[in-house]
Amino acid sequence: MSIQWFPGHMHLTRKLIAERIKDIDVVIEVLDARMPGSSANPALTELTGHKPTLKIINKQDMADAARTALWVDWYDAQHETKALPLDASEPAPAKRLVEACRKLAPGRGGMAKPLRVLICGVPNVGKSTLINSMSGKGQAKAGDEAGVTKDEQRIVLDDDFYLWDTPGMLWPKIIVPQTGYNLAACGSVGRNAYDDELVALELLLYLQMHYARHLDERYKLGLDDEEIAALHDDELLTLIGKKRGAVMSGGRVNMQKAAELLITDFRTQMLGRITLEVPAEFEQWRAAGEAAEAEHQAKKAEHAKHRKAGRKRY
Ligand SMILES: Nc1nc2c(ncn2[C@@H]2O[C@H](COP(=O)(O)OP(=O)(O)OP(=O)(O)O)[C@@H](O)[C@H]2O)c(=O)[nH]1
Ligand SMILES: [Mg+2]
Repeated sequence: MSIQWFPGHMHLTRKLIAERIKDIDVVIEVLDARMPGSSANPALTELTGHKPTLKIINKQDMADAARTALWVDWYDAQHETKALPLDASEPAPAKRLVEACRKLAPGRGGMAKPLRVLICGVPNVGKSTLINSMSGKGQAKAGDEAGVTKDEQRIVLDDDFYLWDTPGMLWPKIIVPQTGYNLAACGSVGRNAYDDELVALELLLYLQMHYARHLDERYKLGLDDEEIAALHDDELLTLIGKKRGAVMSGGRVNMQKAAELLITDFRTQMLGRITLEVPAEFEQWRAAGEAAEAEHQAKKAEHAKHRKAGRKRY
């Protein structure tokens, strides 16, 4: 079972966006460059897909640059999608988005027909930060946890340019387990919806294979890539716990503490620039997730048929 987080306020956000979208000219979907596939919300695509959309691959400063380039190509190759990498905390590139939005809706502009732009995305990807950089004002509340924005907010950027900030939204059922883990590792899932140790071990498994040097540098493991890859993830987390002083009386490693340390190191870039997925593997994960979900639904339908037939007999 993958990590799930779709609390009541996300139901409300979904309704709110479904209503608002009727009066929107351009959509900006903000993605996280550390997980540009997993942070793309299929429920948002369903709601907003019929409007001109810019995908912003945000937090590029935290991600692996070569991998960001792969994702930009991947999105650009898709029908009518344009993806732009960004660091939303920098005002100049964010301000250039204003022009990009105007180009996407050439029929809008002027006081009578202001351009109306909706910013959406999963929690904690930088939507409010982007709005503040685009507007040059700190009107939208931003912060480093999932769920900072609680309600829709309209920001007037210019007499003829309105921006709507929306609360972060996930989708009702995450069928790709890796997506759940990556969303949790990057801080897009509420603290109580996942187990730190499980998320840390999944993160470690990926880092062992793709970023062994980063682990060695941060934790001074003194091991080569093959040695790091060969360690059991549990063993490696124990080793990290020891190196970082997450030790209880009696010398045993506090695995919960070690897990928290690893996740914090990842989120605060102490491990360097990392991207947790590339397009080809993300497509594989998605195909496997869809196949497992189809099988699950078929079994459920079969079950229901038998139950119904059973009820008829008695
Ligand atoms: N390094 C880096 N940090 C960023 C970037 N954009 C946003 N952040 C940080 O990410 C955190 C979340 O930013 P917010 O703007 O609150 O994110 P949000 O998408 O509005 O979040 P919710 O309202 O909770 O859904 C904050 O600590 C920001 O400072 C970026 O491009 N690079
Ligand atoms: Mg916000």
